[in-house]
Amino acid sequence: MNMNLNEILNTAYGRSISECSNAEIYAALLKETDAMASKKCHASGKKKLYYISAEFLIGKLLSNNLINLGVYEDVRKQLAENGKEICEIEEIEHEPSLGNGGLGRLAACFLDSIATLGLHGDGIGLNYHFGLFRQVFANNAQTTVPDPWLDEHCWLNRTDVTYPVKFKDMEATARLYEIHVTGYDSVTNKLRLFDIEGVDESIVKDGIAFDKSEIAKNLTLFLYPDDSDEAGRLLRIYQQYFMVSAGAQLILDECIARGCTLYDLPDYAVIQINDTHPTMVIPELIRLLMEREIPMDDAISIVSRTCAYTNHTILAEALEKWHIAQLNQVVPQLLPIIEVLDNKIRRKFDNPSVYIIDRDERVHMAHIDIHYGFSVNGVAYLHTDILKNEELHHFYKLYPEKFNNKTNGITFRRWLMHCNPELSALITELIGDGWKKNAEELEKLLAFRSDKEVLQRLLHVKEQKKHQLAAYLAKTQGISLNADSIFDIQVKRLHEYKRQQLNALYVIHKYLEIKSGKLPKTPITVLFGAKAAPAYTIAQDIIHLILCLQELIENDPAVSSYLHVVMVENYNVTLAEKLIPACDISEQISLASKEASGTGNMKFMLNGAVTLGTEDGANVEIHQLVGDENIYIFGDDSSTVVERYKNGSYNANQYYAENPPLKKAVDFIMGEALAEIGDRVRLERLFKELTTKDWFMTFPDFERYVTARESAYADYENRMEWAEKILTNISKAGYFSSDRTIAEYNSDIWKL
Ligand code: 26V
Repeated sequence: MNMNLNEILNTAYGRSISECSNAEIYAALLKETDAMASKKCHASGKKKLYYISAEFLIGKLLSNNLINLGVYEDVRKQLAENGKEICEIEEIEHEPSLGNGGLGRLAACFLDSIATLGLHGDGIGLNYHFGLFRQVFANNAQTTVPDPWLDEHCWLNRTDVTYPVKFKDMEATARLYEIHVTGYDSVTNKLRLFDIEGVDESIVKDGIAFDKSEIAKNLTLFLYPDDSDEAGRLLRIYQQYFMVSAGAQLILDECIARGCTLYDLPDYAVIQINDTHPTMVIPELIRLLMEREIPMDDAISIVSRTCAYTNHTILAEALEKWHIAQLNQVVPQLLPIIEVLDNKIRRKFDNPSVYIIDRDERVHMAHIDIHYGFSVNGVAYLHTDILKNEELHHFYKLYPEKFNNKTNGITFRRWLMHCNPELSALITELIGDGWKKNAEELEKLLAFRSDKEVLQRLLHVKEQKKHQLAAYLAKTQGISLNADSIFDIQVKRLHEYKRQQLNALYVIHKYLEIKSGKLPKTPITVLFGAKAAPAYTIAQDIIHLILCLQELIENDPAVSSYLHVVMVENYNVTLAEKLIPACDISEQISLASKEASGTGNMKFMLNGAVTLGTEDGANVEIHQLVGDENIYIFGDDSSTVVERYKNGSYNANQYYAENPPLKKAVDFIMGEALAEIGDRVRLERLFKELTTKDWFMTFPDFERYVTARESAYADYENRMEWAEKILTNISKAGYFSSDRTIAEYNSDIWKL
């Protein structure tokens, strides 16, 4: 297919490429690309997958769609010939922040792979007007403002389809909006997002605050509205039910249109429930089937054979439980159904830990999924293992056949072809372009392991990407980076279990070493990017610590030319696309057993960064693939950690007292240097948290972390050996293509 840009712009504006503004070009390109996507063949077939998720972190779509439709190079050239840069056109697009982190980005990668494999499947979610939030730093702290993305020119198409959704005290109309999902050289599917008609953006005041009780005006304003008060928690139930009720009605309508009699629903639909946010789809579908005269037991059986559940975390506090009283206030129609579902379990099994409703009258959403879905999967080998043998062991004993692993993956279209065209071109020159459709072909690169010229060129690409990142951050955030330094990067949601605080302790340790005259051979740039939930105090304190360290070090001439700490503002998909290709060392340092998988780890590896990490999540699989020589693994393993939690033997203070370098770094948080810059209350709270609790066990791993990090920095000095590590990491990344993950979902669960 071809696109004649001059002709398109002439028709739209009566002007040529060089005479149009970037915004005009963007608007015309969007329209043309979207039309092209909609004209592509749509996947079809009797059975259809519905991937239902509260989050879809899709990122900007222009380049992605141009690549998948096969016209990117052509468009880029036409623009360049007329003095325009495609990356500047991309800047016009607003990134929708319809997700929080890995779970939402995974859903987006999956949609790309589902379409690429030509599978019949759509996403179902909500159209949040302001997304999660936009992060702005002020006084070395995170503040939050709305992140609007819907404007005149966007990828969202309004449809005429609406469904009524009834709550206890009101009825809402759900309108369906759609975004085309282009597969790479393949079919087009859809992301279907529901919204209410009456959203009132003007009720948001003071950052992201708004009246949480005005459901008819606020329902789809934000993803994960603050739930630190009861109104916020009820609002989340409103959102979840709105999504699943509209989604369930859509699914039934479509299946009936394809010839389904409802009794044969499992032959027409499979619903993949992404974590527990969409769990109410199970009782809601049962309710809708009963409304259509299907007896309850039949309805339960039909739905149980249609729904499958993915678990994305073992953190107890992240496993959703709604109180019966809360559900009764919002969706009383579901309660009788949930009670029947619970009663059936109580009659069958004599074990309260598998009941749906606990003795405090809380409904365990994951338990509904496990009992009344036909598949339960974890997202990395270790994670699934822990689900089976620890967290969900009682359920595993009841239904061993339901449990399965689907190690996560990422789409190489966005995370290599789009974000790193230089590396893509080099790979293609070396091994041809079969890897774009068959990622395992990247292994062919191993043949060049001792080819000095190839290794040199790999280093050159990395250097280019570091310079590009430096230029981008200078332009957009006023940050200046030394592109000749080591780029050591940790970007992900801020959470204690991910242990950005451990990284910060290393930074302090390094700072003190440099102060005492022990200088690094190559300067080091430590980059952080992370949003923290507004109500998560300790996470805010950690951001504060990092920003204070950034200021302190920047203003210390004895240190600043050796060590630079940078926390980028408003980390999102767009920034990830710039940061990841520029990375030398990928920080994946969660407490072993806590990170279900991680997907950033895969993106870094694919772009030739070397992992510094714990044996956690998919790091375990990365380690197995690349071998000891090409990764830096440190710290306690998951069984040690699980054991330590079980016997309650961990005493942070003891480690602190007995490990002088650690004590020095931790004490620095309370010292004069930071007190002059920072907020004493925040710093003291963080100090206390660490020295008295350290719930995510940073102290036991500290010394081994320092050693591993130092050995990575030392190895970096031997450029040829380092380039070999880069090459091996890229070669072995094929396993982490989401095409592989989706093919497994399809053959084991969906059977489309
Ligand atoms: C949610 C919450 C909410 C309450 C406060 C604490 C907390 C902590 C974690 C979460 C995460 C919910 C699920 C999630 O996003 N999991 C991520 O899913 C990714 C895709 O499977 C996976 O790569 C990440 O390891 C996992 O954390």
